[in-house]
Amino acid sequence: MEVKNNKFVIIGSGRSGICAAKFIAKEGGTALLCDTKDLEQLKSEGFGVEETIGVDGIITHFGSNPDREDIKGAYAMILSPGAPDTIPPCVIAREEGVEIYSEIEFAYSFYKGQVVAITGTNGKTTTTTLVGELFRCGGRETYVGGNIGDPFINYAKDASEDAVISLEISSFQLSQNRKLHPKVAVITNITPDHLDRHKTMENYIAAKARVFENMSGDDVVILNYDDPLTRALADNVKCKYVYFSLKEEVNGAYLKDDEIIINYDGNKFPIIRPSDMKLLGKHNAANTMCAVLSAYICGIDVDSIRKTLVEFSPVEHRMEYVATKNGVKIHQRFQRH
Ligand code: UMA
Repeated sequence: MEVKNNKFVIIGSGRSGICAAKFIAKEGGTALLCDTKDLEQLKSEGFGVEETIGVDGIITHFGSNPDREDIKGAYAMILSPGAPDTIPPCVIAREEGVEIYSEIEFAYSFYKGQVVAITGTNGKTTTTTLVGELFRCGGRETYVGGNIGDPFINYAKDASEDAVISLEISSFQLSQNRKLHPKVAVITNITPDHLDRHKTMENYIAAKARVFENMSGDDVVILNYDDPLTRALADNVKCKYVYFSLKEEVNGAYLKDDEIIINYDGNKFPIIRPSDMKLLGKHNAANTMCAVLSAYICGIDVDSIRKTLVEFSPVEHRMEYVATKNGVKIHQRFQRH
């Protein structure tokens, strides 16, 4: 993707749109940053829209959708996850031959490292955070981002070839999937959610399954054996897949006699007792299995994994970066699990 001297239309001026616009301006392109909300409404969201005003390379268009003249001739359109691709600007973009990218796909076009992608209805945030800790403490250059609240574009270009990103990715973000190619993908579970946007459960499941559509060979998909909808996705996987289970002794990881057992590629060994961790509850044992498998598959040392698991604090006790106001970083307690 060539940013310098090219014009991008960004739909949505929330976290994704603002960060994409700043990146484009920094790289010498022009961002037309749009939102149907007006500036005052956007300011009250607290995502730092003020920092885009009057910046070289960023033109703002707030209070209405961009029209055909704004979109025509643009190099690409970047769609925020909250905006469906059926809205009028997207219809115009397709008519005018302007390619539509999600912020994730836009970011991925600059990224050279590995991706561990985490999706599913529940447990994404804890799993994504724990995956990040396991890699970081295991000595890898690590980034954590995506739906968790810190857009991928903030890290994509700086990361080296040795980097890994623990990327929480929602069904909205996956709807615009093109080239995203995770090394490991986790689907925690699938229960009805966001059906106002996806309309049917089939569409929602299909959006989730797009996380592995480009995976092949030795890439690994990690699926929830205990959830029939997720388990059944194995039929569509073109690379390796393993399961995690709280009930059955599956290939992958499982819980037996209060111990998490790794059972991968002919190696079977206990990794930790959930009662030795600060993460409590069966759902967190499941999240832990997903995270441990991701790290182990990518070669993180087992002793380092064990040490990190014992020290890891639950996500709800952590502070989350929200925005930068007047140069000061603002954090709040994590609300999501
Ligand atoms: N907008 C338009 N036109 C439209 C629709 C929306 O202009 O037709 C504008 C809205 O007025 C709004 C802006 O788009 O100002 C917001 O865009 P957005 O909803 O995509 O929000 P972002 O702040 O960019 O946050 C998004 C994710 N939001 C959603 O998916 C709804 C964030 O996930 C994510 O953290 C962030 O990108 C960084 O990747 C939030 C979320 O609730 C936490 N996700 C859902 C979930 O987890 O269940 C999917």
